[in-house]
Order: sequence, then structure tokens, then C-alpha cells
Amino acid sequence: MDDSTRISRRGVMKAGTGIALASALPVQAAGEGAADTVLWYDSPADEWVQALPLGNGRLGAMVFGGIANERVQLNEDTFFAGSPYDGTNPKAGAGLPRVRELIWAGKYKEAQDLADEVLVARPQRQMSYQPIGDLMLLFQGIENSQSYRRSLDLDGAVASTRFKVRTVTHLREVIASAPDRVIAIRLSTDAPKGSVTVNISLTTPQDAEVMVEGDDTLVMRGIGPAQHGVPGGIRFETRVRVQRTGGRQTTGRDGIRIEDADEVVLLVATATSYRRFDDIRGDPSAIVRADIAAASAKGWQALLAAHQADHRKLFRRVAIDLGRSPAADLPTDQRIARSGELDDPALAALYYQFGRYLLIASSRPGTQPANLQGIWNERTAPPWESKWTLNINAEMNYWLADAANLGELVEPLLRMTKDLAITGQRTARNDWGARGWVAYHNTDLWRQATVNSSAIYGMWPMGGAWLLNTLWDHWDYSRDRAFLAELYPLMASSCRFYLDALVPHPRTGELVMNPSNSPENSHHPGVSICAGPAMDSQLLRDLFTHTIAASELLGDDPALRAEIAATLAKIPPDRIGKAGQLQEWFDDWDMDVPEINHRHVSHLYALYPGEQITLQRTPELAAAARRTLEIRGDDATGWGIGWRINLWARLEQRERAYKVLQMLLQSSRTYPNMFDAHPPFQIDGNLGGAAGIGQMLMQSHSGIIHLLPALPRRWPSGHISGLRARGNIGVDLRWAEGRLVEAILTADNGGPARVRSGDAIVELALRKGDRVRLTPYPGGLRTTRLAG
Ligand code: FUC
Repeated sequence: MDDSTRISRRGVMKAGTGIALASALPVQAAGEGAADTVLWYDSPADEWVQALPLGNGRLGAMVFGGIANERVQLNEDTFFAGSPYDGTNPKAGAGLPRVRELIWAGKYKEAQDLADEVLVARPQRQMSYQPIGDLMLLFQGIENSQSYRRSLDLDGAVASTRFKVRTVTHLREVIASAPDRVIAIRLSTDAPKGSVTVNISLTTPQDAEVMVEGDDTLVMRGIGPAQHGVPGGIRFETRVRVQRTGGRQTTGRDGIRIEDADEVVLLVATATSYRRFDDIRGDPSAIVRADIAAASAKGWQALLAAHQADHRKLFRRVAIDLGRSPAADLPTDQRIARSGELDDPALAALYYQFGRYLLIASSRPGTQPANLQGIWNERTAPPWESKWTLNINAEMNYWLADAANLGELVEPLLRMTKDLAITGQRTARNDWGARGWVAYHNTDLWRQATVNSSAIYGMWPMGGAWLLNTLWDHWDYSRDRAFLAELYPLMASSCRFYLDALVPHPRTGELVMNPSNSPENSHHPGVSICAGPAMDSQLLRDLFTHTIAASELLGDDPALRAEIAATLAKIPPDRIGKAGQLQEWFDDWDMDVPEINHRHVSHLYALYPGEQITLQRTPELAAAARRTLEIRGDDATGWGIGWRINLWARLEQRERAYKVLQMLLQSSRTYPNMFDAHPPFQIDGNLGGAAGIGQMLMQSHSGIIHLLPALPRRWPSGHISGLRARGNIGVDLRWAEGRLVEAILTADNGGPARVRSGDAIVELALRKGDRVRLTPYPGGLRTTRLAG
């Protein structure tokens, strides 16, 4: 670092003259869009939840759209506190049988207290996701601006800020490019020359130093913090390369100063030393140098073109139109603030596409899975550590993916599960003396697979099963055998854990998990620990059934298959309780619990995302699930509401699903930038809510593709194209006056398909490549085969 000059807070400075880089003046913004896939505002963001998110799966940026002061808050998805560690509690092996005995004896409080001592990890809490810092742009010569507009174009994946100062229009555009691994920013005007004067600097809450290297590069280098006694170990480096056309450039105390440039392009690269949960020997400096070198050779236009082609390949697969009213012309924050009073069907469509946008921006093959906040976090102590919560949130983040034609974005979840299948073996052995692997209700970058936080929340050994069932769904949609072959060993190993861990219930002999809980819900004041809650059985029925099916498909492990089948037969069935509700626990405690309106509806897993309960095949259980939903009530956290939309849609309660969606879209559950409000911000509500909108329009489960199962009155006419159904089938829909006009199915695999619209059902024998049009006639569905 000999050629660098320190300009950190303590800083010194060095002056230099930049080399002017030729690039054309912009004629037009890259993507301010007038279309219905744009979020826009008429004033800058005052708060983080008003700023606009960009992401390439790994790098995140929140753009504030300031006029004289612009802040671009930066994240990198592997930047966490701590370093590789093993939190397993050495007392677990001896302690677990005692916890179990206390539960059988009905001494739940004692059992939970003991679990806190002998099972909960040391340290108890996991490591938190960290912000990298902020790129700060301080502009000069900008007073009395007019005609302000900032926007996020979901189709172009560009954040733009535009305003006028006297006769000159200023335009700032930001992208986060996946193909070129940088965040790129262009500052331009429509003046013929010299209107960009800006100071560029980096700040960070981390232990880091900031320097200028050469005369055109800012470098910030640091290390992540220690937490809960685990030393900080992840090194990171951010580089900002400044490219300008015209004007002058100096370096100084506050970073790099550009005066009177025609145009400026900033390239921002960030990397960390993280390679895997047990390896942080990467070289962030080498990575960002290479990223910056490659991106600087390209120029803005080529970067933008590559970025948009890459993004649109995913984003443009689905188009949605739920109708349009004049409300759609209002700024986005006003639409959200007034969503209760306005008739604004396009807001739901925007929410759906925003969910797809967020998943594209926060989960790409090779990156970390979307965490509780996707990849966007400005705090060093974020809520719930902004990590992965496995008792609903991480799975919910992926409910949207396959049906919304973004199936390949599930890959990071598979990789995280592979990691957990390694670390989780340690815990399975340590805590249960079992084969296979276990994961509990949270994990972090270090893939902790331990009971964590405290037993009331964490004593839930079902994280692996839910992850695997979520990943199975990706197979079921895509029918990608290579994916199944990667998934199957993780399933088989997880089954071995449960085969060893399940124990007979003393009253019935049925096989149950003990200890466990029904996520986060107390059955008696202050205690959630129990044996055999309904959700355990539901998750295990799915895991076991899927593993048997996968082993048959792949021709593996007949002996294991037989063992699983024998155990499956002894898993308790779902039961209906004394209020007619679907019973949440092994005992019928449901009506006497401290929080009757609890946010989690874990035992409704079987209705959604599972398919064990359906209106057609298990009408009594479906009625009980409905009763449970009524008792629980619709109001909940953002993700809790998101889940309820999907559940009501599965119950085909169209107006109820719509009502709950409206609850999600109001400002208590949706921030001005459209981020979901738990509160605080959690991305699960966005992705689960968008999945719910999808479930209202098309469902595929239990062997049926159901068209418009929960279309509300307020969306009388519209269309959606590019959806996916299980079995690798494409679905396009058009409707008018509340009725299906036509559906087009595209078979990418072939095979039998049953399609339902209203009361009409048709059976199709599809060949690979078939395109079939379905049109309703009184009492039925007409099928027409379309040419290739
Ligand atoms: C679960 C939920 C909370 C929150 C947290 C991240 O524990 O019960 O509401 O979403 O995850």
C-alpha cells in the first residue's frame, strides 16, 4: 500500500490530477420508467426505510436520493461479526434425557430452565450481519432545486434521482451489477459542460481505515467486530474508482474532489475474506482490485447494458396486470399511506413485482441466501442479528421463488443447507447422540446448528426438516434431477437424525420429538417446551414422504427407505381440538394459551406451504384449519400477515385473502420504500406477501393446477403471464369480469396434468413442449393444442 495516502478521520492528504475519461453525455436516464414497475417519490429519503434498495445478490446499496448530500449505504452479504466458532453446549448429551423426563412428567418450566442451562449454546446468541459503510457525495453549486423526482425502476434495476437547478437538469443513476460485480453510479447533467462538482468520501462504523490510492481510488479496509466473546475475523475491502469527463480532480482530507466535470462515474467494489463457515482466508484486496480493473475498462454504457440484460432475463419472465386506477399515478409513499382508502389494484401488482425484484437483488446462485433483511442493513446491532431464522422466516423468503419463475434463485438456500448438514452433525451427536444432522431455529454465517437465544424460542429441532421441505418444492416445480441428486443426501442424513431422535409418547406409543416446541408459542405462561407439537409431525410426514420418493426416483438406499416408511406410520396424525380447531399441541391446550392471537401459525404448515390439508381431500381438517385462523385473527407481524394471505388463498376465501393483503399494504406494515414492516423491516413479509398474491391467482398442489382460486372482486380484469406450476409447467392467465378468459399452459417436461377453474376440471396428457389453451364454456373447460 505504498502508493496510498491516508485520509481517514485522522487523515492526511495528497493532491493529484485525475485523468479525464472519455464517455458520452447522457441523453436520457437509464430507467426512470413511466411503467407500472416503478417506485417513485417527490422528495429525498429522510430515513433508511425511505431509501431505495439495489442489489446484485451479494452487494447491496440503499440510495437516499439526497440533493446536495447523497448517501449510498453499502452492504456485502458475507460481512458478519465474529469468526468461525462452535457454540455447542458440552452439557447437552447428559442433560437432554433429563429435560425429556421433566417434559414427560409435565414439569415444563423446570424442563425449559434446564434446557437453558444444558442445551442452549455458549455463547447463547449468534453473530450479526454488519454494514460495510456509506459512500457520501457532497455536491456544490446545487441550490434551489426544482422538479425533483427519485425512482426505482424494477424492470431496469436502476435508482435515479433527477432535479433541476435553474436551467440545468441533474441526473444520478445507480446500479448494482451482477455480471460486473460492482455498484456503479453515474452523475451527469444536460448542460453542455462542467456542471458536476462533488466531494466523494467513505465512512464506516467498522474498525477500518480509509485511504486514497493513486489519484482516483478510495480504499477502505477493515475487520468485522467481535461479538459475545467471539473475536472478529472477517476482513473486508471497499474500493471506489472515480472516472470523470472534463473538469479537475484533487484528493484531500475528505476524499476525492471533482470540480466542473461534465460527467462522473463511480465504481464501487467490496469483498470480504469469507470463503466458507470454517475458512476466512480469502483475499478481499485481490478480489476488489480485479473487480475494479475489469469494470473500469468497460465504461458506463457497457456496464449498464450488461446489468440490464442480466436482470431482465429474470425479471421479465413474469408480467402482471391487476387493473389500474388513477391512484397509480401518485408517488409510491402516498399510495402506501392512503392504501386503506384508495382503490389501487396496481399497488398489489407493484408489491408482487417488488418481491420478485428483491429476491433477484438479494439471492443469486453463489451468494448467501436472503437473510432477515435480504442484504440491506445499516446497523451494527440489527434486529435479530439480520441472520437466518429457520422457524419461518428463511423458508418464507423462498415461497415466491418457483411459482414466480425465479427457481434458480433458490440455490443459496441449498448451499446453506449443505453447510448446516455438516455443522449440524456435530450438534446431532453432541445434543442427541444421534446420526445425521439437526438445525434449530436460527443460524448465522458460521452455520451454527445449536439451540440458541433461549430455550423458550430455540428448543426446536426442526430447522433442517423445514429447509429440506422448502428445497423439495424447488424439485417439485422444476423436476431438475441434478438438483434432486444434490438434495437427496441431505434429506437422507436428516432422516437418520429423526429416526434416532424420535421417541414413543408414553400415552399413545406414537413417535414424537421431545424436547421441541410449536415455534415461539407458549402453551402455558412462559413455557413453550413440549413433546410432539403438530407442526413437528407435519414437517416429518413431508420429509419422510419426500425422502422415500426421492430414494425411489434415484434408486438409492432401499434399507433406509424401509426404515423411514415404518417410522412414518407411527407419526401422530393431525387432530381436531375442542373448539373445532386444528390442534397445535399433542394435548388440546389451544384455547387456554397466554397469547391466543399469536403471530406464528405453525400447525397450519400443513395447509400452506404444505399440502397435507386441502379443501378437497381433507375437508374436516381444512375446516379445522379455518377455525384456527379465525381464532388466531388476521392481525400479526408483517410476515404473520403474509402467511395468512397464503392460508386464506388456500382456503379459497378470496375476499378474506384480499382483506388481509390490504392489511399488509397499509403503512403500519409497509414502509415508504415498500420494505415490509414487521416492524422493524424484515424482508420475509415482502416475499411471503408476494407469494400470497401469487397464490390468489394460481395454485398448484396435490396434483391440481388451480386457476384463479381466490380472485377478489376488486381485481375483476387482468392478466398474469410467466407463472410456473409444479411439474415444470408454465401458466399464463387472462380474466375479465371476475372470470377466466383463457389460460395457456406450456409443458416443459410433459406428463399428466389436472387443471381446475371454478368447478370445471380437465385432465391433460401433456407432451414435452406442448402449449395448450384452456377456455371456459358453461360447465367445462375447452382445450386447444397450440403450435409448438
Ligand atoms: C421469529 C419471529 C419473530 C421475528 C424473528 C426474526 O422468531 O417470531 O417475529 O420475525 O423470527
